[in-house]
Amino acid sequence: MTAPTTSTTGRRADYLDRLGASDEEGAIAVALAALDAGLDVETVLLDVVAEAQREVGERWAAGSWTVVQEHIATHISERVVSAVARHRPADPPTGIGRIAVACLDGEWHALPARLLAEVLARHGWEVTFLGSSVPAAQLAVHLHETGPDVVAVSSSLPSRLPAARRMVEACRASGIPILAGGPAFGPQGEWAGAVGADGWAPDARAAAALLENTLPRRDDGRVDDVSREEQALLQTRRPELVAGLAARVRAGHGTDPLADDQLADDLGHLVDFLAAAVYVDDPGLLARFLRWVGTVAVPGGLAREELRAVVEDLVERLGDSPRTVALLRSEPVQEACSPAAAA
Ligand code: B12
Repeated sequence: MTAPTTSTTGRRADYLDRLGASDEEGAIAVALAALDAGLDVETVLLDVVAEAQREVGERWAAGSWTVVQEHIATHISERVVSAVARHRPADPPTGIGRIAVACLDGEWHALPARLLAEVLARHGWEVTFLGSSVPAAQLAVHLHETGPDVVAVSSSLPSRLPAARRMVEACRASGIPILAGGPAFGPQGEWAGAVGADGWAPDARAAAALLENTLPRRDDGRVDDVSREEQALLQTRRPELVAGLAARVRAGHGTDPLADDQLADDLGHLVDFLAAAVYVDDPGLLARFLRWVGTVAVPGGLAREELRAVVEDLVERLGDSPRTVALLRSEPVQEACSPAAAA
């Protein structure tokens, strides 16, 4: 039985208060009280914990919470997921199938995958949770040894999409279908198809529903040789591009080591997102990232007013990569650099 939304909203507010107060016991108490009041595990995990985590992200991006507050909150949420699982263990698997849940290589957002794993276990799946940042080669070994029926890959960052392709290839070699999910694959899952995943679902509930039927085999994605080559070139040139862009963007601004580190970090992400956009040949991917940069309030980070100069500089430096240059010059990317661009 699921309690009315108002009560879920109230519990989420209480839960966020406990996260904000670094109160692990209090957060666990809110979650367990919700279960005892009749909310099911899925509702507590997805409508309280996951939604609260999204709000944590908003507060970090708006500068109202520090990265340390975010880390504490996330650690507490991980403990809450364990406490909920202990308080209401899943029934034994029903025989529907075995699924491996893994994050893409380089992807440290493990909590979304963990939530998915807990929800699928409650839908009768026998779940193996492989955790964050799983290299494709290691996944291939695991698949060879254990042969699950499905692999679920999770990623929050579109910049990890080239790693998704390697994961898809590892699964293809074992003949195991791959289900993709998490914000990395685009708001409507458009980049899941581009890298050749067999299915995509927007959230854990939808994933459980989709997996009740066999995943239809998709085609092999649309990444061609040009995309592959230009993406690889960008990754090779990443250090040189970041250094060159940083020198130009902040020329004459004096030196502040913390701001310099943050700028280099942001420029590195920008090159990674550009490479991913080239990989799936979609300027919208880079445009979304640029609009997001313009809204994040991290001290010393790349500012919205600096985006156009950075993009123009990249056009100059990357003249030997025609697809990359066309993408940088595209309307969505140019628009996203405008001072008025909204996230
Ligand atoms: C906690 C957190 C971290 C932690 C993660 C620790 C952990 N153990 O998970 C740490 C500190 C490592 C981290 C690091 C970073 N983070 Co972070 N992080 C978050 C935060 C606040 C919460 C993540 C979370 O738990 N979300 C809740 C889950 C449940 O939501 P969800 O992803 O939508 O998951 C659901 C569905 O997507 C789906 N799903 C998920 N996986 C799968 C898989 C399959 C197969 C299916 C079908 C479905 C599915 O089911 C889930 C449940 O319904 C988010 C904010 C946010 N909006 O999520 C930022 C966020 C994702 N992070 C962000 C950023 C920028 C970063 C960093 C780049 C910061 C930096 N400068 O270093 C790094 C990147 C690290 C890396 N390489 O991975 C940005 C990404 C923005 C963007 N442009 O893409 C976000 C959105 C914050 C923000 N508001 O801007 N982060």
